[in-house]
Amino acid sequence: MRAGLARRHLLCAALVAAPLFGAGCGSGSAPSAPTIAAARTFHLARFRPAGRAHAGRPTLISFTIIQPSGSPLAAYKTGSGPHTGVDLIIVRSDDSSLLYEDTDIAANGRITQPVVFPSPGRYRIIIDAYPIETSAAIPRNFQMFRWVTVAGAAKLRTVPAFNPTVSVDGYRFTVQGRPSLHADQAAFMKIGVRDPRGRPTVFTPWRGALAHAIFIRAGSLDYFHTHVCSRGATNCTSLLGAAKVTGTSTTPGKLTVGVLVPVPGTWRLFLLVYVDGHYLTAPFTLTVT
Ligand SMILES: [Cu+2]
Repeated sequence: MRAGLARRHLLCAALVAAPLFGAGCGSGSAPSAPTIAAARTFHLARFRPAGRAHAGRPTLISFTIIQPSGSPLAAYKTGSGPHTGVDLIIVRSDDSSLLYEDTDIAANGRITQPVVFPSPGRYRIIIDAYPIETSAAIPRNFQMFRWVTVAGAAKLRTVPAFNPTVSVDGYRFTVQGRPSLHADQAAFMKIGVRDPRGRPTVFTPWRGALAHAIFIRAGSLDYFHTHVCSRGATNCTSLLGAAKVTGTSTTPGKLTVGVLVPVPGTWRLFLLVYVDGHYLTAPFTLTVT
């Protein structure tokens, strides 16, 4: 949200500098007001695709993150934990489907990833960056956003009500009890996972975690992301202001998923695991007060 605001300020600064009066940045359009330079922030350069994408075939997403200094950001965290590099979280406007993609980062800071959009519609691209904190101006992580439209008629879906059991490719995910969730407060959901033969599932570590819990708010598409890690894993905790949360799993078939989101509303939890050679995404609907 902050990045979007910053972009609008940049656009407004450009309009003020150009000989276009009354173009409408807020209420003031008098040409006598002094021009105020836009705040220097992180921004995206040369984001691609520039036009529409097509469902069912690879689309190359690429961009460079430019630092407040004006130079490309090229140093990102690496390591065995989940909070490294640059992640892409790609969600359809109706909060119905989600892709979670890693990226390649070139030495010059150019970031690329081929992505297959599943169906037509508008998709919000959430760029979640984990830079190396080389100075006080570099945050632990931050997000930037873009929209990509996938050609064709989108069949938008309404968000379903909470259902404690979700089946994905024969695997059953079951939430224990009805979670009581509040904005800005860490909570835990116990979720059992059984394979198609009813046995407790063994989770394979994938991208530094046993499970990735991605929360997307219906309507605004606000975003938060937590992880369930193996015992003793490092860099697993997710922070939101002063609150923090770390998911755990000590027994096959059982996940204790950390929930932490910034605002109330209807949220979708996309729970991603890697089991028996299958990537599974289980969606749940949550109410946060
Ligand atoms: Cu993750």
